[in-house]
Amino acid sequence: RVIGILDSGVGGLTVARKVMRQLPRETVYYLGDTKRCPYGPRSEDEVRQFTMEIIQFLLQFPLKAILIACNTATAAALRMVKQHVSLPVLGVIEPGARAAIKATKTGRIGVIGTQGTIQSGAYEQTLKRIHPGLEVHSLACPTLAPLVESGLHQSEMAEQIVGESLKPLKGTGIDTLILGCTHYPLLTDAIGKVMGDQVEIISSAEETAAELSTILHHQQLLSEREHPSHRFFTTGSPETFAEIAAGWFGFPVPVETA
Ligand code: DGN
Repeated sequence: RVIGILDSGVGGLTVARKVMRQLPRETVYYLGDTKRCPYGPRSEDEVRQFTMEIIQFLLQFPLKAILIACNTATAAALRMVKQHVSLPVLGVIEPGARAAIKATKTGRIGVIGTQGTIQSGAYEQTLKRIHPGLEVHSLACPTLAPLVESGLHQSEMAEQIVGESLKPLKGTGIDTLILGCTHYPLLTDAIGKVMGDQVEIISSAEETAAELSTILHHQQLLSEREHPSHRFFTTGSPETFAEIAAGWFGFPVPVETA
């Protein structure tokens, strides 16, 4: 059986990569809804509907777990998906929040994400539920996911746009910054340069993969396969998707149209 991973586009590949590293015997089937990306500016209802549609697509395969590798979809739809699907379902917000709490020394945490994620308040609520004394600075960065989706994340323009977007976080005194959108790890270099060495950058990918590993272990669902054959689907252009995926993984992957 396979692990189904979904995102609005290529962003969830940042999580898929960690899953493939931490669980090298597991088979991953990934769907990026590139055609309808970005999810960030959409209403919660629409994001829920899209998420359910993608999950229906993935459910044609023999799944053992579902990973919603999109913060916007996690914020809008995780609870609903858990009610509808009788498989382990994981999102990326809780693991990201936990990783940030482990990392912070001053208790001042920044969160960047899409409009949908930031407006939902999901990070702030999760962080404060775990640790009520935290100071949280949240910022929506609506231009960043589309920048990655268009394959321009390594361009000079990217650094400029990141610099502009993150300005409001300067002077807040945060020592930890959560990349609350799975597209943003592709911009880590630019974000690191803009924020400086004093700010630790947290992506939820590592922690989410670790949580998945624990769940599979507890439920005795771990695979023994030697050479899993992953599949990647997109609702958009397979060429652009394949190019970004190859750059991120360091090896080419075949991409199919969903
Ligand atoms: N990668 C998605 C997230 O983590 O929120 C959203 C990207 C988008 O749709 N704008």
